[in-house]
Amino acid sequence: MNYSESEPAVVNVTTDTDPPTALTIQEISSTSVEITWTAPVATLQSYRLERTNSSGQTLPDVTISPSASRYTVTGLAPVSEYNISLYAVSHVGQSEPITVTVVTETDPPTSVRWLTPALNSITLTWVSPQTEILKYNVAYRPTDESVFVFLNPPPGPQDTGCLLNGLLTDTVYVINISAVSTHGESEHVVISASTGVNIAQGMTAYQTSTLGSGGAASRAVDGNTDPVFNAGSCSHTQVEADPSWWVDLGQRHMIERVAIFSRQDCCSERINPFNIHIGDSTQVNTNPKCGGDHQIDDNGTPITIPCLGMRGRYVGVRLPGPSRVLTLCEVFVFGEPLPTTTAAPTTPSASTLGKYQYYIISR
Ligand SMILES: [Ca+2]
Repeated sequence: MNYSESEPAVVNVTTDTDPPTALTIQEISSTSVEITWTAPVATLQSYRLERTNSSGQTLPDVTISPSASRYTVTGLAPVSEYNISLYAVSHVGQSEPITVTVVTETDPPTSVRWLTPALNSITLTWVSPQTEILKYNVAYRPTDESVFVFLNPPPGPQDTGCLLNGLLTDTVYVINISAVSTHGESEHVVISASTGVNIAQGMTAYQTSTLGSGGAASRAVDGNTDPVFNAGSCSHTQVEADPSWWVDLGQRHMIERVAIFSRQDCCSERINPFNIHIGDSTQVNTNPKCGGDHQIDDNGTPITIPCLGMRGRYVGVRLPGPSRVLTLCEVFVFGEPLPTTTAAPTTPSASTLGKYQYYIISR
């Protein structure tokens, strides 16, 4: 017998796209979740991401690049549960999803502001979070101290502001505010505010050069401490040797202290080291130095430098050395005007002659 093989019966099979694996939550905030994952074996065209809340409402799909392995899922509501599903998409079609469930955090208060300063207190206002909260935690410290004091009793759910009382005068404070709900504490909002009178604010300021695209010297005395350069409130010189900035206080002052708010969106190290010069010459670097070389920590906290007893009309900041760039987001100066009269040069000590007496003498 002759045996012969038939034609083969052929079935075309295409395997499905395999899903991504190891979907992991890296960080959760009140409105976003950062996820990472491991790519499937299949050659992908993209990923597709689904966000569904606990009531079954689905937000619009997100398409993610096939080369990504990390993504920040945004547009979420605070203290809400979401299923986040990731699909791999190849030319064959999409994979089964891999899904994680997350609960977003309590949202912090927003638009935290401080009102016109008083001698020994700071008034804050804010806009309430979306989450129903139990209370706010408000903690504060002078920039040159390390221990925070908590406001007690804390502001309650109906409050949209608070008063910090019994503070040191002419002092910059770091203030930390968070909202607390049954789900937990929100991220912290950190602002700086001062008591007393910042005598540099609104005065005429100068610098040795100005960046072509903006960065006027006056931005460092506009009263706005915003540390993000593009917010338009930081000065900026060109790259040069020994760049300097100075403010004209209008008359001689006895200076108590100077607070520097540096840039934080990038390049915060550029200001270190810096010198402060105080005196009556517009040639800043010929005026006496307040202290030596100063450094600002890279943690966004302004630095306060005591200059007690130094006198002058001009307060300057100078960066010693070649190829430096000077950016100042705000400079606060605290001090007392000195009598303009040249007669009877008797000089009471700062401890016995207060701010108001000086004002009376200078009239
Ligand atoms: Ca400013």
